Amino acid sequence: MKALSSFSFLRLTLALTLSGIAAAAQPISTTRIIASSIIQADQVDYNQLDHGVYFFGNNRQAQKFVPGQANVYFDRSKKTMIYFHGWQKDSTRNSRRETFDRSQGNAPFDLTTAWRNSGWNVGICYWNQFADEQEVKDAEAKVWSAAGPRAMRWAKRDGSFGTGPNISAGTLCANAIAAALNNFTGSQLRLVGHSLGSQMAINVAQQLSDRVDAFQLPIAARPARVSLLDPAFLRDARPYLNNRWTGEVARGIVANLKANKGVIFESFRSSGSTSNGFIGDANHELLRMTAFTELASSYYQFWQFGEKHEMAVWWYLWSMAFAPGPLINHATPVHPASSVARAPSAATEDYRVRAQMNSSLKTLHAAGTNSKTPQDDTFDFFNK
Ligand SMILES: [Ca+2]
Repeated sequence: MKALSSFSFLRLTLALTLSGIAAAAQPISTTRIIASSIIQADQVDYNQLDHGVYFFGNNRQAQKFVPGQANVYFDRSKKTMIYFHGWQKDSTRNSRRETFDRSQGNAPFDLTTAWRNSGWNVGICYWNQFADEQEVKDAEAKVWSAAGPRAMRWAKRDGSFGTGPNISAGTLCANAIAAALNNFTGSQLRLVGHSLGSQMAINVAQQLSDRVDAFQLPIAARPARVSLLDPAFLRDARPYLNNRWTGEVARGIVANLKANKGVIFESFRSSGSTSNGFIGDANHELLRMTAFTELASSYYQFWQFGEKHEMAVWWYLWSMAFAPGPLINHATPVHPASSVARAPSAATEDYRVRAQMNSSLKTLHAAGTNSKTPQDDTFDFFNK
């Protein structure tokens, strides 16, 4: 990892100082954590319902966005990335939810350091207590509808469930993000979804775009780019979607936003074409509509589905720290000036990703597959 520049260090120091001031200024409640405090994002009272957008500093430090209140980690004039986690089975009773910190996991550090150093706000829209279901399909339903098999019940740490609002998780996140982007002037809003969270990203993208069209949000709040990380879709018709499949509904949204609103879609598949551990709809049709990259990880065994499924997240977020990977070994040499001479990654320019989205080719991880860092990765072209 690169050493922090002195500027970054100053900023980090400032953020820590500000957070110390804010923490000191907030009375500590013994019954629940005050929403606008700066906290460790996974240190909340899991017997209370907590959802919405948290903006992050380093190492899990985050502040929930509350309309009308300043947020130390959100500047409305900066590029903004919002991440959507997936299925969260059993996380609540273990007092856990996902953050950007992988210091004890697959990557050696906070994955969004490079993003913040490059001028991004980074946030997570949490829907973890809704997503904590024993069956994936029950969490999937909540992405789209409050009228699914479990309605909008939410998990408590004690193992019971609370009765939720009559609003889907997708709309709850769209509402929370819209509140933050009320006066947004940043040059990009990017939505990033993992697994079932890819469905969240697609649903929220449509809702935010509609609100821009209705003049409820500034034009900058239309998602410019949507990143789908090992996206998961289940099979079968869903009564809460007029008997359509979730993957079918997602394709309709992607087609519309691509064709009519200029939204860029990229996808990264890391768990393999045949070993998708969900009772899944592989949804190749959707992947072909995007700038589609297949990631490989020879340090995992073929049966390590969970690890491979997570890989797309840390690989993509980490890739912001490096120049985009070159395309090599192609039968027809790609001219370096070509818009597709570089593989998609978090750091790859929009125009290149758009060109790949609109091409008939996908990129396949070629070299560097035996090390976790994206820094040594190269890619090759194949037909989508
Ligand atoms: Ca590598």
